[in-house]
Amino acid sequence: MSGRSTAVAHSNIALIKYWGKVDSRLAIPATSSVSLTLDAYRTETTVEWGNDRDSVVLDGDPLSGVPADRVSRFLDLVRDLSGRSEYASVVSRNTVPTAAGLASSASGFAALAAAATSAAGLSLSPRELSILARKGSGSASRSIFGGLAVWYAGTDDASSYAEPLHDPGLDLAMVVAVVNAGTKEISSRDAMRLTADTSPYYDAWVSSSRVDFAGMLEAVAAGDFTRVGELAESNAMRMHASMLGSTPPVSYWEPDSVRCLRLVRELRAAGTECYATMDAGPNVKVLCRRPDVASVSAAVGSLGVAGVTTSLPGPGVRVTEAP
Ligand code: 2P0
Repeated sequence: MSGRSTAVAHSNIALIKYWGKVDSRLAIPATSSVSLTLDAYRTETTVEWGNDRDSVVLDGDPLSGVPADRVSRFLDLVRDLSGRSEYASVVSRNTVPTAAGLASSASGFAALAAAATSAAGLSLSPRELSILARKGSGSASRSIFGGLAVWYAGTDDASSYAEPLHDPGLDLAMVVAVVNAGTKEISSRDAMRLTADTSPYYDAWVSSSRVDFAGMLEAVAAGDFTRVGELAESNAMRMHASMLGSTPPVSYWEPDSVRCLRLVRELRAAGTECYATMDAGPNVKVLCRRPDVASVSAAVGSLGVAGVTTSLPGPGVRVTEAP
């Protein structure tokens, strides 16, 4: 029985990071996280069941090896849920530079979860979809939802899911300094495992991030942009500090990353409130208020980095073509 669906999902950038799992198989994270889904970066994925094998084409190129296996293992979950046994063809297009710390796996597995289940005739609730997407890539659990999202770490499969976080009018925007859109040297999955296994700062990261998470929920509820920004920046720096303590050390930073971080401090000192965050890559994302996007973007552009993208909050996942 064939079935074909297309879904679109947007990437998200964590304001309180996810870095480390307590259960790798189920992707149960050590800590809860908070993110902002962006309109600028999206993945569109079409899944069609009834193939003679699982096949994956990303941006026109057939995938093989580990990335293709990862998609196949994810499709196994959908086969289990739907009772189907046939294989699927997956065709995906990214406007996210893949694997450059711009959260392509988040939008990718969120779109795949929605398209594959829809094409299989399943009708999952947003929470069920978040739980499924999580098992493809942790951060994908948050890309099911638009705007601000919170991913509760939970303790088992059913309790580890994301949901929307009410935005009381923070008027958020993000300027992304693309320092290097190339593929990273170590995947976030491997890097977070290395950090958890070898960094003496990992336990401190987990305990401090839990405090940051609680503070972020309060700051968002209070509509306190300053507190949201301060917490986001310090949480990101602490995550990177925990990576630096790994053996061997993990650092995604490049010289232009440091120049961007310095610029953000200078902009703040000059009266433009903005805050920096960084993920598993050298790119710097600058959180600001919507009216400041143009001036922050111009300032970042003046550094001569590889690219500058501005983004407003984006929507949650949606199915655009169903059987
Ligand atoms: C985050 N990152 O919260 C953190 C901050 C990167 C740095 O989630 O192993 O690709 O597939 O669950 O989701 C990237 O990790 O890792 C990530 P897996 P994922 O956005």
